[in-house]
Amino acid sequence: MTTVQKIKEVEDEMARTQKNKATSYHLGQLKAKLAKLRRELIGPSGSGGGGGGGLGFDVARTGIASVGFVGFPSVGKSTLMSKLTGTHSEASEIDFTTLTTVPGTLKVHGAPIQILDLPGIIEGANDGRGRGRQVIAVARTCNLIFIVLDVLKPLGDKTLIESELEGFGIRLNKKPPNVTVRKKERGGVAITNTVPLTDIDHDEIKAVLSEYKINNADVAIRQAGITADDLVDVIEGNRVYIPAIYVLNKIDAISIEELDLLYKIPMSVPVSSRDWLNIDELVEKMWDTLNLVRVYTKPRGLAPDYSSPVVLRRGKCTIEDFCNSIHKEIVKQMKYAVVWGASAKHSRGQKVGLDHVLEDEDVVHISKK
Ligand SMILES: Nc1nc2c(ncn2[C@@H]2O[C@H](COP(=O)(O)OP(=O)(O)OP(=O)(O)O)[C@@H](O)[C@H]2O)c(=O)[nH]1
Ligand SMILES: [Mg+2]
Repeated sequence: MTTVQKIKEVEDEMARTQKNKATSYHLGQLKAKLAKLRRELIGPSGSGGGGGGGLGFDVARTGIASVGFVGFPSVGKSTLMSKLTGTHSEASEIDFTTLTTVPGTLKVHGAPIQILDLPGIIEGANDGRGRGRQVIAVARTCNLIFIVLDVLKPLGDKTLIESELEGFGIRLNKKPPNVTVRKKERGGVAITNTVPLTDIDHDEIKAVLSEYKINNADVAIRQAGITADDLVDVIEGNRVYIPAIYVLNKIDAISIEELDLLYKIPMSVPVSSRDWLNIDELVEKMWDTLNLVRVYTKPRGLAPDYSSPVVLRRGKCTIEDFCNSIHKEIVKQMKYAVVWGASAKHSRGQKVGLDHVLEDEDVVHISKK
């Protein structure tokens, strides 16, 4: 039996098994089994020849963040990318027009954002069908994914794309589960939870652990609504958590009433790439979701330079990160920094050191020794 067949078999059994107290152990086992089979499929020894599928397919990363376009063929990815960036990427009514990654750059609020147009994927892409695996491998390394959908096609396509990405270890619009599993030498499995367990019970936790041959461990659950799938994600460990925006394209072809319904989909922006409708909202949503930090430099005695911000990623935006992104030597030469803006304690300008964390639109002066 191939891995794909084995996966199908486990999925069928899960579908047949009703969730209740008596079956929770069995279901936990099945979920862990499924995760291990999926790993086999995308791992280096997988039947499709390796999960490092981005090789020869990926492109050099430029700019402060990369946004990858994922969707079925002919939904309008290339049309959108070409117009956004001014880089030509062939578009046509024929499916699979785009055959490799096509990069372009879009400047948003002074920050260069890399846009990656990708080939269309098909259902079963993460099982190694078509070039889907390589496409998803590139998407895995992006800072934001645009899931592009054609509003003229059934919205079930949304679920299909999501499960393709999830099957490859990508978690969309989700934070890593606040769960730790600490293996130990002896003592069995000890479970502590700071919140009530609603979607998983002790039997299920033990079943998942035993499937991974973990017989001694401290499990700490600090978040409500944790499921067996979350626990599997924590144990597998190689999941990536990426924000996604659903781009609902081709709204030029539908009625206002139909458009109203689309607005109910979370994290979505209806647009028309062809007629350039609502693209401003899409770019703003992209900017907000990327959550970048712009910092303006202020030379001594001069006004801040608002024309070209230094753009940093949140979580990596200390004074030290700021200095390093200008020039490696600056940190050594700096005596102190002065900050104005949201991260400063007062409006006169606060004297700070290298570990000070900056906020969007702060102004910084570096004083040298
Ligand atoms: N009506 C309408 N048609 C569009 C829109 N955007 C793109 N199209 C058309 O849809 C077809 C497919 O567009 P592409 O941009 O090539 O689609 P793609 O997603 O890049 O397709 P692949 O590269 O094959 O995956 C073309 O005929 C476009 O002219 C839109 O907003 N409205
Ligand atoms: Mg294309």
